[in-house]
Amino acid sequence: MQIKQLASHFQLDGTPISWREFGHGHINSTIRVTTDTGAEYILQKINKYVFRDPIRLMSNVVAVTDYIRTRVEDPRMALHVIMTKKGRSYYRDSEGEFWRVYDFLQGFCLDAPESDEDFYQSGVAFGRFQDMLADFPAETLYETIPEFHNTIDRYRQLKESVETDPVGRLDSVRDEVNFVLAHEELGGTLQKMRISGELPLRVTHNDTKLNNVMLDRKTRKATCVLDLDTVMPGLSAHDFGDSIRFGAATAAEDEQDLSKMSLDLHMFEVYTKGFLEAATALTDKEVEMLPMGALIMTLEVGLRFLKDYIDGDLYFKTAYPEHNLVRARTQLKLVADMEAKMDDMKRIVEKVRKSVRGK
Ligand code: GN1
Ligand code: MG
Repeated sequence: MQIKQLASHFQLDGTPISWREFGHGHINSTIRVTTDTGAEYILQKINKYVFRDPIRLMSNVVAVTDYIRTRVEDPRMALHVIMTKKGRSYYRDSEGEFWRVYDFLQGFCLDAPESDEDFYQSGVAFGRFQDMLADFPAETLYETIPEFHNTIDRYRQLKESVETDPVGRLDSVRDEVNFVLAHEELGGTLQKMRISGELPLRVTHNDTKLNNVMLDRKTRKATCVLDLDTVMPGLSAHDFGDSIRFGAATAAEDEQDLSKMSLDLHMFEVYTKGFLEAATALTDKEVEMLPMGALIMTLEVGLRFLKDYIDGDLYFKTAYPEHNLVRARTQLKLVADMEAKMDDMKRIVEKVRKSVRGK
């Protein structure tokens, strides 16, 4: 599909003169487009394998971004969906693919924090995101991926793949599968607390990787969070946990040398501080469960990489044949380290809670 032709369906300022691939997302294809007036946009193809109903997904994104926009002074603090000339939030091409356009926000994203302050800023950004949506009517949001962070259901799905072993990879991943299965009870902890009502449902982002936070070029402060495809009702511990999994790890998500992967407790504390300062509405129980959120999100993402490897790499974009397996191993190594450091995480959360909330 021609970029120029695609872009012509949207209400852009000018005509595209250049474009290139952008970012490191594992799901959607993202292109940065510049027009002859100097305007810049993000054009994205929505992954239909992952998101089964792009139209309802886009209505979520529009509802949430419109809502946030009325609550911030600086327009850069909310993503802005560019409508098509027909007034829709998406364009469906002749092959049935769905495209959308955002204003390109000036700023940058990081794949790893370059300083404590960078990571602190991402904690503030995701804490603030949750805080801003505290009164948003959660029940109006469509579940873009049903049971997304239902870890109990993730185990069911993994067992299905193990059972069918569709591409014959199971023999090479027995140790990893056993490790994950040995943590099944633990993995269901938060989901059970959600069902019992011990933990409240909130509007959460659900994909809180550091590279989904936009930082201002001059001040390096967080402006807004990106990638709103999975904004749904969820648990605060999951949002906190996914940030820790990605940003407080000592190695990249796909580092091949497992000895490099561990949890950095100092970075854990840095993020906790930013998150708790901004997410003011969390209950004491939610705060208490944040370390468990870190462990369970890491376990869950490790499980998902492992399942996708067993399935033959259907879900996540991969750069080489073993990529998902490498990712799974790295995550499981981090889970083991988090287990060993669970008491330290709890102590830090309690310390930060006291200093932020004064009691
Ligand atoms: C995917 O799209 P991206 O790269 O921000 C995935 C997350 C995983 C993450 C692992 C919709 O996020 O759930 O945690 O990869 N998003 C979806 O890096 O499945
Ligand atoms: Mg992303």
